[in-house]
Amino acid sequence: MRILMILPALTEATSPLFRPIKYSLFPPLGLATLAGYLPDSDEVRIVDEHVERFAPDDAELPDLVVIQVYITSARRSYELADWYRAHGVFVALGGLHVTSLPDEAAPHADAIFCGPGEDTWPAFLADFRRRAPRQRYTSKLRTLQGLPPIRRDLIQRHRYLVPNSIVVSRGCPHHCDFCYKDAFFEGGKSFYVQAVDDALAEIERLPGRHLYFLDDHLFGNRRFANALFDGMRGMGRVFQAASTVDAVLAPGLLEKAFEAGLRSLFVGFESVNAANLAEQRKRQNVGRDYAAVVRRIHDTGIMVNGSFVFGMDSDGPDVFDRTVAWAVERGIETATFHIMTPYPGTGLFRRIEAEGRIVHRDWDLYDTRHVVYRPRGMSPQQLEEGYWRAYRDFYSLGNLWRGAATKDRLGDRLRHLAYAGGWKKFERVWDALIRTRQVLHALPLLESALSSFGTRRPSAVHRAAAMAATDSPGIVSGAESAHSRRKLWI
Ligand code: B12
Ligand code: SF4
Repeated sequence: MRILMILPALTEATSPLFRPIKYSLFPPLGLATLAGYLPDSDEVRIVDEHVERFAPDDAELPDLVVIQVYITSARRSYELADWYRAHGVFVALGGLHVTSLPDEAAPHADAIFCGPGEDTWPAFLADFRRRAPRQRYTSKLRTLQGLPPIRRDLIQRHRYLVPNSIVVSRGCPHHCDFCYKDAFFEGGKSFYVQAVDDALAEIERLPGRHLYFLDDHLFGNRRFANALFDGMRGMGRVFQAASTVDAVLAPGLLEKAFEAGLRSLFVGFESVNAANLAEQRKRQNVGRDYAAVVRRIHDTGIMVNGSFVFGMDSDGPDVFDRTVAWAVERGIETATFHIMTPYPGTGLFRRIEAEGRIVHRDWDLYDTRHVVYRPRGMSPQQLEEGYWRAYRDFYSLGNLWRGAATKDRLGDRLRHLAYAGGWKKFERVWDALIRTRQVLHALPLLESALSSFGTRRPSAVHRAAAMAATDSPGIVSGAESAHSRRKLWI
């Protein structure tokens, strides 16, 4: 059987203004995971429109087309699906957006899939081979036990800066209002982990040193995380991952992660307005001292990638400057900013829709860079302008320098400048590397920036751990608060 798997890109991927480095970071892991279920006798190709141009070709029609649909790529996904169906090819659609809006996706597909694919996809393959596929498959059985190896051989490694992306869990133990998670995992477990030995075996299979864990919350199951980090110690890896502020403050785990090779941690600092956290059901962050969180991560020898969302109901026009100032003063190395975006299926969407504040459903623009709802504390224009200004200001030379100056040691300051500046100040260089397909050659630079960051200062680490153990409450003021979704992965 000939199978074509496509990860379509959002509209702007073909535009000259497309920001390629962000989209050339990670390969299509979900599709490579599904490809693992196919026998060697099948002919499989994975196309990732984020890194390659693709036009369907009626001279090369496959037997089955599989498309992974995100909200921003929904329009393009349906366009491709319609084309293949018009040419008589069976089309299977799945992924986050299909799960949120199955009735929207169904007219473009022969079969749709809701939720993770580890149970439904093999069931469908069996049905398809005996020519009796159903129109809709909904995931119920949630496990990562006994997965076939991911077909990384189908990934064009040289096109990605971070070919070694990996997930060893699915979902998250928390329930934030804006997050995709509860809708995607509805009807079954919404947080589960791989067997530690399987995760370690997958890590062993990955060439080179650098890894990026795409798990929503790598520290979410402490017993698993402890065992994983124990197993990774001595492997010589450097890695990046995401966690929440409460897990960062827990004594011991962060240190173990450092010993295992963690050098940059994504932490969602959602908002500098404490009132926003309660509104978004971000309970695990309420009352936490975020300055202490940043200090603790830095003292452990790990860089911080802070994520912030603008436009929540308690935000006024001052939120942009306050957020940037907060992040710069704490020496956060990289920051990602987002305009609040209500994704269909989330509690946030339901609330904003019930309040009559959704202004359109052009999914192309649900990309966290456009305002798609009526904000309360400012105009949509102020929100968009403030968002872009926050990026400009945070990565301005003056603020890069100010952020670096918060570090005690010269080495740490230089690294801050090199790492933070590298992403935003060299966009032309990234562009050239990507267009000439040399982007993987920049990986050693990333590895050395990460692996040389910080040296643990045990006294500071222990001080922070002791302080965290007392769980100092309520230091979050109107000007300081916490965690978020991830979009830019540096
Ligand atoms: C890595 C990543 C990216 C990467 C690369 C994506 C890629 N290569 O797959 C990059 C940086 C490009 C990216 C960009 C964006 N992303 Co992103 N990204 C992720 C992230 C962190 C991990 C995805 C992943 O690899 N998961 C692990 C694999 C194993 O799971 P999976 O991909 O979901 O695949 C499984 C199932 O979905 C299912 N499945 C998927 N397709 C199909 C098809 C069939 C037929 C079947 C049977 C099953 C099936 O089976 C797979 C195995 O279980 C997710 C968060 C998350 N936890 O999912 C956000 C996430 C998907 N991104 C999101 C967003 C919003 C964006 C951006 C708009 C951000 C922005 N501001 O620019 C852009 C737009 C991208 C686009 N194409 O339109 C949202 C999507 C919301 C939504 N409702 O669609 C998420 C959920 C983050 C969030 N919490 O809000 N992203
Ligand atoms: S936003 Fe982060 S912490 Fe909250 S549910 Fe989603 S993944 Fe978990």
